[in-house]
Amino acid sequence: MSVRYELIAQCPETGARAGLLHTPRGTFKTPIFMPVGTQATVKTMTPEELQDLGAEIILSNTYHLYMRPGEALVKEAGGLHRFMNWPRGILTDSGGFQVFSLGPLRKITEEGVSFKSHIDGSQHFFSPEKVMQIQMDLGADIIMAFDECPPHPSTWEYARNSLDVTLRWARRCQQAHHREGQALFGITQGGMYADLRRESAQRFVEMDFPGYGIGGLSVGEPKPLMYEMLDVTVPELPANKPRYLMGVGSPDCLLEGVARGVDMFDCVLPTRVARNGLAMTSTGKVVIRNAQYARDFEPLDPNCSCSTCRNYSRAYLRHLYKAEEILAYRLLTMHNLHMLLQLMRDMRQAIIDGSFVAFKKSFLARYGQESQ
Ligand code: PRF
Ligand code: ZN
Repeated sequence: MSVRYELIAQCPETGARAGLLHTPRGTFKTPIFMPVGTQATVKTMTPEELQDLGAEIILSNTYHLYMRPGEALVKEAGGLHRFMNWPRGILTDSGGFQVFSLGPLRKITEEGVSFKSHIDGSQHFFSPEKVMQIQMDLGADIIMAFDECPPHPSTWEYARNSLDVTLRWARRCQQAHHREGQALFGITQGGMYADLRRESAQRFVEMDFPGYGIGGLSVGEPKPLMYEMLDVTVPELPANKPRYLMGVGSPDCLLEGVARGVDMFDCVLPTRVARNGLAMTSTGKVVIRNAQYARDFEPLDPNCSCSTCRNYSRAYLRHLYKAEEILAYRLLTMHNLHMLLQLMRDMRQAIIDGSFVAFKKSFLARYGQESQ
């Protein structure tokens, strides 16, 4: 087995668990947050800086790398790790979600999905087999099966058909996948329907993947509905395999996801909002361009130990941001990533110490509940 999950500690009151994910590239502590490096770069950060932040595994995208520079070039470079000089873990998403996000530019059939490039409008086709070939060439440590993520809202019938197609595609992915040391995760779907969520999870478990993605959530539904879907999905998944909630990463969702037994997360949120001048701090969001920070010479987050908070003031960050200086995006990205990575480490420690529930409560009280 290329990936092995080891349970270290469990919260007696919630589903939260601390574990280790053993891979040929090293052992990652779970629960874990994976920064997103869509184009083989976590925007504005060097891989060295990411390592200093304590990132252990990052996510990259099949769709984008296939389009540019092409998986053949990445393979020629010696694979994604060598190409981008990132020695730790990489997970690639299958492209399913990215292609479906193209909307009218794509067409779904049993065979796969045809779509138009967002770059030059050229015509392309992704099948489960094609997506496996691309991900094998990219050479990530964990790759994802090709799935269909139903839009929200979808009818029960649509979600039902989508679930069936996703299962048949997952089987084809398993048959096409052959790369030593690379783990293929399945992705459960089922829309916002509890019965379909359960069935999808059960049928994926029968196929015995080394880990399970939970897809189709955080697609515009209210958060309580997402938590309900997690509540019915996670109990179906085996305790000895990692569970990965795809595309979710706001602090409150990380806490609620971990409380429900999720081990892995990824999200563009910390890096994307940083470039819009938004910092996620222990007391909530800080919009750095606001006039109230013009003469605020305190750190962004006095409770944060990142290099941005140790070395620069809010006033300076605001100035950089208003002047559209690249350093603003870098410093805010560094802080936001540190904040989420530290939150994961703190949650893990709290689970081990038996204080997860108290930790969650006090974090949310300070951070404030976010709206959708
Ligand atoms: N499927 C895949 N990638 C994803 C999702 C999904 O459903 C989501 C949904 N939040 C994010 N990324 N393959
Ligand atoms: Zn900081």
